[in-house]
Amino acid sequence: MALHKSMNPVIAFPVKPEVDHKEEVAEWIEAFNELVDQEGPSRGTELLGALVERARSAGVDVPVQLNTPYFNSIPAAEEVPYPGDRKLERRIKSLIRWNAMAMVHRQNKKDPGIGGHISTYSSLATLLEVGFNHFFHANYGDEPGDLIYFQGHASPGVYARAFLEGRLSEEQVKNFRHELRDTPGLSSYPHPWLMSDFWRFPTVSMGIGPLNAIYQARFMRYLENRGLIAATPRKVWAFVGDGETDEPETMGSLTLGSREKLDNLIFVVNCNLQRLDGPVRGNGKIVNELEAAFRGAGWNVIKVLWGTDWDPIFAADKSGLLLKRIEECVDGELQSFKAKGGAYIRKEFFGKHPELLQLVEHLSDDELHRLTRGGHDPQKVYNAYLRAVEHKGSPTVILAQTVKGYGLGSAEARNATHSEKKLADQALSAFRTRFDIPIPESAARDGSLYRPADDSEELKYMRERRRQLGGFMPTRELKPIEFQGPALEEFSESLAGSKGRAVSTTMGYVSMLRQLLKDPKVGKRVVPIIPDEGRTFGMESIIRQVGIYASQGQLYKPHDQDMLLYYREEKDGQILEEGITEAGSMASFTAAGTSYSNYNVITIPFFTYYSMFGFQRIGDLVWAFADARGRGFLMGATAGRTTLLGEGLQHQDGHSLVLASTVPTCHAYDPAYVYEIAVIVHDGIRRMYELNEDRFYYITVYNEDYPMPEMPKGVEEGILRGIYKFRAAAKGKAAVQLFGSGPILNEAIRAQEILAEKYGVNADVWSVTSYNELRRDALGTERWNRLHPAEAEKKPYILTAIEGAEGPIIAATDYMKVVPDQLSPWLRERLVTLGTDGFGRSDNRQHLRRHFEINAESIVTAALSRLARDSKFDAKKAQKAFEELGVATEGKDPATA
Ligand SMILES: Cc1ncc(C[n+]2csc(CCOP(=O)(O)OP(=O)(O)O)c2C)c(N)n1
Ligand SMILES: [Mg+2]
Repeated sequence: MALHKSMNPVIAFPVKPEVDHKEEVAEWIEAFNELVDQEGPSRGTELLGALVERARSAGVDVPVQLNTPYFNSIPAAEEVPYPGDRKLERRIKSLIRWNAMAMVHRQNKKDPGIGGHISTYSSLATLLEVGFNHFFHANYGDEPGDLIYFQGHASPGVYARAFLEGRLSEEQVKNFRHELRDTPGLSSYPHPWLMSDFWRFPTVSMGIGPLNAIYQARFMRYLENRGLIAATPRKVWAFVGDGETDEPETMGSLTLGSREKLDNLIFVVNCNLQRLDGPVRGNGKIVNELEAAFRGAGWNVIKVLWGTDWDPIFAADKSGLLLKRIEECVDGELQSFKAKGGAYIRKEFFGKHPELLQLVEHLSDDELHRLTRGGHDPQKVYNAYLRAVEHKGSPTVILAQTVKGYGLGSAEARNATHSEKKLADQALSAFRTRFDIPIPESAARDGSLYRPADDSEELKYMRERRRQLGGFMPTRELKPIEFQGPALEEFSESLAGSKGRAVSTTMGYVSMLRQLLKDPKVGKRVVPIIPDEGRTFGMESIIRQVGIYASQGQLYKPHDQDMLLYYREEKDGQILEEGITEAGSMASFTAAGTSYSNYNVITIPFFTYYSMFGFQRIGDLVWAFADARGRGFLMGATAGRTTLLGEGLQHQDGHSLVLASTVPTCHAYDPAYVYEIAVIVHDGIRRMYELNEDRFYYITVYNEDYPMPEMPKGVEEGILRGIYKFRAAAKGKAAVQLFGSGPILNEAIRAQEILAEKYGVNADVWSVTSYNELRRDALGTERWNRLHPAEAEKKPYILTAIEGAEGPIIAATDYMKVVPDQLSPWLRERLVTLGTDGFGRSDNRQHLRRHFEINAESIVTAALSRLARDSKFDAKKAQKAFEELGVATEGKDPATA
């Protein structure tokens, strides 16, 4: 049938036929069948492609079809045979299942409420075991191997395998979730901070694993393209829960994977159709939803839905009725079938049509119930993995249908199964029988662990498989890396000041970064990361200098190519310009900040972003970065609630330093001058990469221009520890101490002048680079004092630093008052804090600082007010000063305005 010219160009599809076209359609299908039978499926694809193209050009609306039938993507006839010893692998898997379950069970019996999960691993076991036995490479020659993100709460299964392998002792396993006992225990979830030679990736906060995995795969390519590591067939595997795909982090960056052609990336979504409370999509089908989303995002999708025992049943169904019946079932029903058993399945599923009942009449109820879902069949899983690792040109997702609580008897596929921690005696016995665990009934009821003899067939097989694949996994081993950072002198330009020129700390930082990128030793290891704010921060020159990483190079001639600072993209470009995604940028920062452990290569990431869109937006990713022992520099630009002018409530950051203080390995600084940044960055590189300290930095940089002084002598220690005297009172001993940070230090200096000139009060000015560091030091010192009452008391650095300085301390900051207030326990009533509590406003700096009461005038009046209360200044004069300096006394508190 030729397409008719007169056909309406936008007819909807499918067209409701006015006349019966059945015969015509049958002819078409017959012709098509003939072609495929004689010339193979690829000819079929070709013909359909040509037809679709022709139809589109004729204006026929061809529906975009993102879903395929609810079958396995790999037809049974195309499968390759399983290469392993199925029987032995099943034995091993059963032992792992047992120990994983027993570990959680016995711990909860002993210590009620200690928690743990048994149903997730039970659904995941085959998916992991096929990987461990046949796919997960620990090394490729000298290069580290595959990187695996495990579903966090499936950790008991991973521990149970390591226990059988002999890597974890029985003592350790018995101390699952007992980390603070005499014998070492196992952490609840994957935490490199807690088990640094075992886990690599913190994944248990849902969504973080998949997001980080995507950027990890991209970073691997970045390192290869930049010649920092050799290219290998290494893969990034991410095991993801189907419920976890509700997290925007899981699905939000899928197109990066296809855009960058990341065929080194494999997602395995464990589609057990359940999350914590109940079904993931009770009224729909999560597999279809994910298939469409991943395919739409350009991924290679492989569905592993049905086990081998379904193959003959599907083959016997000539009418397509079985598929139709499956497709009309929503996930809530699929779950019920597993929960309610064989008789129910026969009646409610197959019983809908007599033809379907016939298909399974040879099976008992029990056999019906046991019909396997794809994710529990090693043959199907193996074939899917094989296709995934061989696939080229895009990432692969495997959608594996499984049963939550598989093998747990009455807990199987129940809504409450996620929270199951213990099994009843009878369920334990049933588990033991089903998986054939050779321990006495009584031991089973206690949930005893079981490990066969070292020379048993099972353990020998396991070890041999891992030996073939390069070693045990997961393992996080650190090889010593030779590294020499730059000397402080190499930062001389930044230390020298701006010679009177008004510049911002952001500009100063950017030129420092430019210098660092030129450094012969560390230059190529620096990884600048920006989420579409390069121009905001004046980083165009860096784009020109080292280029933006673009895996395909620059396929177009940029319109600004004739300009000095054109938009330069290169295959080996150095900058990761992530677009508008702080979460994605943080994931890149994480990949770069842990490259020393994942690739044996040091890279030094500088992630520069709008400080407001950092910790509060992606705080959980920062927490995971710290857990992963990440190292690098977070640069919070356009910092400060009053220094970022005009932008108002949503942009003006007055609290990132508070949030930074919550992360134990984060060292946060609020520098006023460029030389301070240079000292901090220099020392940071030394500590993180030469001394291998697991720490990272958060440094605020601002966009206010003012002259940068040259570094005074002997201030380095003070800068790093958090405080130094910047400018002493011009004449005589100071009666007041003024603390300032960031650009507000300039307000403190102006206040010093007003106090002296107008009110005859002498004040010292201090630059406080880090209240957070001062507090940590003081807390540490105080703890030591508390624990050693018989020894001489030690002094916190803050008290040593200001020794001899008298009078009240007025601390002014562009951040919340709670930042300086961190020192209240040591400065006590001397401390008066001025900060920016409350929502920001759009206005200029002068008005913003007046509104938040942190301008020089507010500092002066705060000092006088306090001196008056201490009877060191006339109270009436102090009151008058407010009026003289234009500081409102009756306005609304900005904290609540
Ligand atoms: C960000 C976050 N929110 C909530 C949780 C608590 N939580 C742990 S497991 C779980 C359900 C997971 O369901 P799914 O992803 O389907 O995994 P399954 O156990 O079914 O394999 C939830 C909500 C979490 N770990 N992280
Ligand atoms: Mg689930």
